[in-house]
Amino acid sequence: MTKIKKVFAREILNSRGVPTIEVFVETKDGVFNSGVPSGSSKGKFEAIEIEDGGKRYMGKGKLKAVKIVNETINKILRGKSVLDQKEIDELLIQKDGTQNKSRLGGNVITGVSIAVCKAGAFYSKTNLFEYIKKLSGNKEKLFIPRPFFNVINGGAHVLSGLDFQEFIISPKLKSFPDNLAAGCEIFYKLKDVIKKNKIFAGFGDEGGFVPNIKYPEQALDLINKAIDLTGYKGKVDIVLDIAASQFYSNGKYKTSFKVFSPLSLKKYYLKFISKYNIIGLEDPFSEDDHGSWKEIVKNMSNNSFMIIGDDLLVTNPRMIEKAKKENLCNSAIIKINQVGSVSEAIEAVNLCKQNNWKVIVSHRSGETNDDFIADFAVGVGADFIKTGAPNRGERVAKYNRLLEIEKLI
Ligand code: 2PG
Ligand code: MG
Repeated sequence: MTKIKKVFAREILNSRGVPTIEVFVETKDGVFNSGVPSGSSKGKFEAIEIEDGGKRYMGKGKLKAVKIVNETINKILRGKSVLDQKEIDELLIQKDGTQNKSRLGGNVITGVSIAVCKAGAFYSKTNLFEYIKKLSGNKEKLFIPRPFFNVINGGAHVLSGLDFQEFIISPKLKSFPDNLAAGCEIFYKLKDVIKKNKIFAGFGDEGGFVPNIKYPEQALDLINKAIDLTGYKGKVDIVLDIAASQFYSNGKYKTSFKVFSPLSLKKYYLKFISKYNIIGLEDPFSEDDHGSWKEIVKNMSNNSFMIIGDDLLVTNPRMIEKAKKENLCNSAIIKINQVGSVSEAIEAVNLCKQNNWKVIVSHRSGETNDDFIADFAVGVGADFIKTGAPNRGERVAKYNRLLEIEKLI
């Protein structure tokens, strides 16, 4: 029987020690769960996370969200078939009735939608990634997306240091196991390089090193040194997530080393893109500074360079359509909890593909051990998956699931 008997939730901690929810969907044959992630450098138009407010956990408790699942969602979904993913997601969207999911909560909808999807895969007697492939209408042969390892952390994910948020390496060897090994070897070597330079400050939220440095070029030099020493020169690309909305105010980009006008920031990027082996910039400008996005896309008219929208698009199909029309970017980050449901995230991916954009399925900086995004990335046919450094259990869980999937496809 594929019918939902009960939906319930509990409060758990995410990788930052902040409460989130774990949602359970119960049928006659079992219980299917989902741990909900949470961002810290969020886009303005992301689905809202329902939080308790007040003193407990400094306002970040999730007991209200648990109550919404246990009472409202349980009532809405009891008796529905877990195989009706689209209908269930549409029902949740309709019952929420807001633009930003603020009534039922983006965190509630994400948890429920993913748990339903896992249950649907169980009853379809297929692997989760195959079930998602079917849901998304993906007709291509399955493959493991290339990993994005965020090996040096900055911005909102650290206490001090760099303004740019993520310094990412992406090996381009023949197979996923080879790429994983290369990413790990470079990561170990980076530790030696940082140690030798006596600049270690700690780890960031996504498991990358936080060296005590100020300039992005210093981070890129450290990474290139580690790549050289491990013998992977020419076999690894670099991508940066600038997360520029975080240091944008009054028309200026204020970093700890310089105040940039939009034009001077663009010039700065263009210089180091050619110096280092950079193949993409994520959120190079603020989500409000559309003019600068347009300009940089024009400059990088060689279409293989990725100008990646994250805060700019928030996985929202309407915003992806708008960005395409205005030519603001040519690649997209996909995070299910930015928009809410699995079905909306699938719609977003399919729109990106129609646009001929590159698709990068991504974790959040606050994660749980749930590895759903590994199956999601494979099933929808994403080009890349970004899920942190090969360090910290909640990041490694996704890479380990990809190793498992690699044996099954
Ligand atoms: C990002 C993400 C994930 P957060 O900006 O791409 O790396 O960070 O989850 O804090 O929004
Ligand atoms: Mg980002």
